[in-house]
Amino acid sequence: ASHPLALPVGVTLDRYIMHRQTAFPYATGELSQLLRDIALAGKIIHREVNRAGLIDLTGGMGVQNVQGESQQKLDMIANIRFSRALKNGGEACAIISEEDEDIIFTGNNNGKYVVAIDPLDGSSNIDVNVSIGTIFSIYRRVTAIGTEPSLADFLQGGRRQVAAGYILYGSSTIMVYTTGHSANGFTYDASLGEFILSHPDIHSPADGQTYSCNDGNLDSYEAGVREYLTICRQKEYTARYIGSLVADFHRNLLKGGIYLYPPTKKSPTGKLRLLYEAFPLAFLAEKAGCLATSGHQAILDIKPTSLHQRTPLFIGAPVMVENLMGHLG
Ligand code: AHM
Ligand code: MG
Repeated sequence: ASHPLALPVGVTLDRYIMHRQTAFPYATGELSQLLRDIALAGKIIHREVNRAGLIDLTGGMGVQNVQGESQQKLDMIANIRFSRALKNGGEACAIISEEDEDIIFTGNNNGKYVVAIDPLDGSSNIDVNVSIGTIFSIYRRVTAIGTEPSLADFLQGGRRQVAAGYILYGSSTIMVYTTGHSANGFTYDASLGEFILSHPDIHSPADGQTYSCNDGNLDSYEAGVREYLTICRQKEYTARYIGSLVADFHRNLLKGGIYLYPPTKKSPTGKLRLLYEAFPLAFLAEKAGCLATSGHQAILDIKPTSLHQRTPLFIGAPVMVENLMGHLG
């Protein structure tokens, strides 16, 4: 059924956010502003990503940007840009990032939200012109407004997220996010400088024929995972693995598929990070009709204990995830 709040494809993200804000009586202007700040950071990172190959060149030519960033790796640049956009925006009181060991205090103790980010995920793809992404997760703080935020604000659990999403820098740049109702995608039109609603109310296929994992790790996967992958081959499913979680997730979300990062010898508790990789994608996945599990429990039910904790991740079409789980001990 078409949603009473539905807006036609082609509206801008700003317009969409404004519309949602008036449609939901409890939606706060602050969250809207925070989402706009994230979209702005996404535009800035889009720009950096698209001139990535020139960064060393401009450095070599002695062209220094004001922040002296020309010698820095793109993921560090993205981290700086993102943190700065959130600090300047004023709605986030604290940030955690894959690139920083500890909580980053923005200085805005009156901000109502905290944000967990992976500013540029897919590190092995950054220097080689392959799709990469930004992942974000937003909580309303539990500490009192006006005080210093703390670890507790970030360890509330995945079901307490108020918004989550990603920005994929691929053949085009797209931002997909949810505020807990529907999942929507906005493709970036660089000539306008606007994200445009292109994928309204995403419903992922219940089943799929694509599986995504690092086949080189196969020998160290547990028996149940190997069994499931054998079945995928017997059924002549398609193997697709970019090695950028956002890109693999996005493809599977639209086309139907499963992404697997099981525990391995090298990463016995899984490789991916709970707070800024698994939680936000799991939150989005559930809104789009997908499932996300660690193999033992729903990702969103995992109790977080530390900022950079890792988890195994199996995420995608519900029929595929359930079939896989039938093989896990
Ligand atoms: P990163 O945070 O260092 O970029 O690692 C996360 C990435 C994911 O984007 C991707 O799905 C996975 O690591 C690929 O890992 P591997 O190269 O081990 O297959
Ligand atoms: Mg990462």
